[in-house]
Amino acid sequence: MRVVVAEDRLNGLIQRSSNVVLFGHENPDGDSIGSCMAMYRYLEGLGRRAHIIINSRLPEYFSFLIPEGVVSYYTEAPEDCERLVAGADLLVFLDMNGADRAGGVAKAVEKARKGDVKPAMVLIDHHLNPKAEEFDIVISDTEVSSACELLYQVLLSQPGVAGDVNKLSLECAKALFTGILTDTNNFANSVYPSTYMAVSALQGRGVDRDAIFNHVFRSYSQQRMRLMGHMLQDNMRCIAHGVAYFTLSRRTKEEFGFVKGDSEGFVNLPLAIKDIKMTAFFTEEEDYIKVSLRSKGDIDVNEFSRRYCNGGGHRNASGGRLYMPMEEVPAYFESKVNEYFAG
Ligand SMILES: [Mn+2]
Repeated sequence: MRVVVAEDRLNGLIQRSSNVVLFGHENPDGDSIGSCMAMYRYLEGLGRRAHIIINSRLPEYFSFLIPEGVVSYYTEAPEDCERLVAGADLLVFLDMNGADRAGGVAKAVEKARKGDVKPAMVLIDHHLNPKAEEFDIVISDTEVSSACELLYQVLLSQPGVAGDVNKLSLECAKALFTGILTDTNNFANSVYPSTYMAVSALQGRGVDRDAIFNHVFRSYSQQRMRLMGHMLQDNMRCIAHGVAYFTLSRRTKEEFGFVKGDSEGFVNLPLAIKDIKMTAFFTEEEDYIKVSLRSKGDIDVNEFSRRYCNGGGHRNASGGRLYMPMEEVPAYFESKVNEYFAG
């Protein structure tokens, strides 16, 4: 579904702005940083000053996209982030359906919106249920692979670009390509005809596909590979209804010298088994259990997450949070799976 409000005002807003802040979502991924960096590069080309705020640091293998000093992490420098928001006249939210998904900085956004000089709010996203009422401009489409694919279309429609991909800088094209590559898991899911059109044009622009693939999918540590082996061999449980799941405890994290990003993509692995149609990955964080859900075909893990895991997302990929000890997660999850597939 496509929801568009006042898209034609975007260029005017950008031209009039002097301090733009771009926001990526919590637990940032390749699409989140890709869309932020692509927008940053586009604005840079127009001579606009922009800054990116992301709640917490990304896995190290995305650093090839991010120059020094461009991204501020809220968990590391909350005051700096709040100052940036207070001084901004244009706030752009990418790859999330509402400002609250930006994490801790969302409070500062709310405050700025209640102040005398209200910054304009723009949403560019591909998740279900956009909170359109929060924004002055809404560009939301759920029938695209990624925020980066949508942003590619948006940028191409801007007056200075006018459909010519060569008007985008190579750095901008690389960032867009990265988000599409990662959100589709190397073109395994959520791929539309428009997705191939976009990556084809971006590769034609000069994006080195192999170099980005190597950065994103072939830069892992040895401990990640060993953790993957352990999770598949000793942890994965296959239960009724074609469901498989993993639980990653803090103890196992310590044992394998876990660093952020080490379990990226693990949730997809059981979907390679013929009869598995839905997977879940539970990670024990400081004060909650992080939930990742994936599915094949008609099984709606967005609905599952909204009902049982305090979250949401897309039909075949969603996330959420549970507030219970890890020991209770298997029984809780298995009973909810039974309930879900019974109804
Ligand atoms: Mn995305």
